[in-house]
Amino acid sequence: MNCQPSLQQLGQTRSVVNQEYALLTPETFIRTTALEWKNTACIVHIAPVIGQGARFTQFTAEMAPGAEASAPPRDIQRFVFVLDGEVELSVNGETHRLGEYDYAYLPAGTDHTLRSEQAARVSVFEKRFHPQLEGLPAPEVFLGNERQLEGYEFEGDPGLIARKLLPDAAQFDFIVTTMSYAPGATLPYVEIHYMEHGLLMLEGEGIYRLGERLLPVTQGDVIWMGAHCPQWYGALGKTWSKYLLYKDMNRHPLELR
Ligand code: UGY
Ligand code: MN
Repeated sequence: MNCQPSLQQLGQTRSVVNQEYALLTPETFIRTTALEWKNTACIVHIAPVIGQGARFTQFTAEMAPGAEASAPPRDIQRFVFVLDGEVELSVNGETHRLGEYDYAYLPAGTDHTLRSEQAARVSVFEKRFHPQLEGLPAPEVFLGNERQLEGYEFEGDPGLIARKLLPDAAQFDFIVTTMSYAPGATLPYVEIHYMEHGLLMLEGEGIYRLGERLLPVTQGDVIWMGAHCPQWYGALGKTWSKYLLYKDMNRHPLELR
C-alpha cells in the first residue's frame, strides 16, 4: 500500500495569485452559497477584491437537480455558458433549453430564471453595466452555441481559431470569445493591453505565460489577467486546446469602471 501523502496534502498547488494575475486550479476551489442561486454550489474564481482589482466576477455554478437561479442586482449583466448538463432559461416570457456550449447574455435589469432538472455546470461572468456616453440603447438578450460559430484565423494562423460569442457592437462593454489552438500553435506574440481577462480552460492543455512566469495549464483551470499583464499561450498535448475568454471592451480607458 502506498502511504505517501499527495503534494496537495503537503501544501503544494499549481495555483498562483498576485497583484497582476492569478492561475486558479481545481484543487484550490472552494464552494460557497450565493443569494440568487438556490441548490447550487458556486465557486467564485474572480471578484473585485482580487490582486490590483477586477471589474467583473467569474464563477462556476454547480447546479444540483432542482436548482434555480434568479437575476443578479439590477445594474449587473450576466453571461452564462453551459459546461455540462442542461439548463432551462426563462426570459421575456420565453423558455429556452440550453445544452452543452450553449450560452446566453442577459442585460442588466433583465428578470430571468435558470433552472436545472438534473445536475448541470455553468460558467458565469457578471459585470456592472457601463452605459455609453452617447446614450446608445442598451444591448438585448442574446443566445448562441459556441460550436455553431464560424470562427476566424487569429492573425492569419489556421492553427489558431477565434470565435466571437457576442455581436461586434459598441453597446456591449465586454466581449466573450473562445480561442482554439492546434497542438503546437501559439499566440503570435506576448500581448500587453489595458483590458482585463477572465479565462476558463475548456479543453486540452498548454503553457500560459503570465507576467514573467511560464505556467502549465489544463482543462478546468481558471486565469485572471489584470490590466497590462504580459500574456502568451502555447498549446501542448495531442489534441486542440480551447479556452473561454472574457475581456472588457468598447469604453474609454479613462472611463473604466
Ligand atoms: O484578444 C485577446 O486579448 C486575446 N488574444 N488574449 C489572450 O488570448 N490572452
Ligand atoms: Mn489578451
